Amino acid sequence: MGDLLRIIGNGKDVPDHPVPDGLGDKDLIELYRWLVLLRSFDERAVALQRQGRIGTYALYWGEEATQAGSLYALEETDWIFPSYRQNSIGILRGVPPSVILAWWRGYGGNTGFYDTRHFRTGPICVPIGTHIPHAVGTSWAAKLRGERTASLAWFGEGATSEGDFHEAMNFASVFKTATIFFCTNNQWAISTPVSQQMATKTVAEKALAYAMPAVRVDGFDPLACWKATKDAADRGRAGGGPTLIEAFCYRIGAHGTADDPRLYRDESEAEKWKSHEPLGSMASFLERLGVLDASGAEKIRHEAKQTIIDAVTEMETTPTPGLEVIFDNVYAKNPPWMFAEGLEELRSVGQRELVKPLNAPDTQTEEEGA
Ligand SMILES: Cc1ncc(C[n+]2csc(CCOP(=O)(O)OP(=O)(O)O)c2C)c(N)n1
Repeated sequence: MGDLLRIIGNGKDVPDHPVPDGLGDKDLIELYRWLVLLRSFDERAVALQRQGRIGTYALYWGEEATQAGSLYALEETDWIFPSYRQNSIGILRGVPPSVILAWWRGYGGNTGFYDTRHFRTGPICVPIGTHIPHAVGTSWAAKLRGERTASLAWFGEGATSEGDFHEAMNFASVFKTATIFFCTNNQWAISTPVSQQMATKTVAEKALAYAMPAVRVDGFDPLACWKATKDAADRGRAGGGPTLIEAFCYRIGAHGTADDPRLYRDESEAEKWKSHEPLGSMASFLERLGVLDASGAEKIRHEAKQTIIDAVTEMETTPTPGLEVIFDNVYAKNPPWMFAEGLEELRSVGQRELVKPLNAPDTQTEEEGA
């Protein structure tokens, strides 16, 4: 990991570097709070899935620095595009955590999902890489309108094998858009290791083919992620074009709650990477700086936990939405005729059959189910 940009040391043989210009003590504490909020959400979501209270879940344990660090470097007017791995990033922009939990539960309440335009946060993207051209599109639109806004898309190293990635890189470099391609290289794409994903040694070197600057950072270091993103966003907004950031880390947890990594990798390897996780190292760093002590950190953790506990209550008391929710919010006005027809057909099937609450007793008889 020698060539990686890193700010935070380990308090022993790896030295700390100065806090980058632009970050004061208050920012450092706020960034820690963001990391803790993401972690609290993630841990609670896994527990909820295990209890059958949400359907499935893509965890990001250990990757919080790649999310909070880079987001903290952006302005509120910049667009962000998460994949399923950054599913809860919107909560750092004011999306209620209950809305994200409800999405994982299979419905978004009576108002549908969050307003992507209001939060400048794209929808959670499950198809690999399809949101990367969207980030280029919004930054290109901003450029055409003369707005100084950047767009950032997060994706994994597996996504760099997709056409969408290359098409987006090409458009961004040709049109010099303020796009930040933020690749979290966690070395695994479900069961495919990075060595089978690509013949290049790094993701960053792929930028060469697009005449685009690239930087490699320690993906466990929130301040390194912040610095790389801040430089990229500033340059992009000033007309300097896009940047590829490779945040090198390791997927410490499973790919998702339906995955068992013991089937395809040696879990002692994951165990070794655990000590790199960003919350512990950021808390120790802040303590070394004299910015936050143990009781201050504990207070932040307690508050974050409470926020998520409240969100779970809110999610579980959210009424089951009506069938219209499937069609609402797709068109601003004048939906096509087949929407009305589809809704009518759905109504004839019946809401009860279609939207069963999770954990509802299965009323189907054996004969009906066969
Ligand atoms: C277009 C498409 N192909 C395949 C899949 C199935 N799939 C889901 S996650 C995943 C691995 C992606 O790995 P990576 O891009 O490295 O991201 P990570 O999951 O590590 O964050 C695949 C192949 C998908 N969701 N979309």
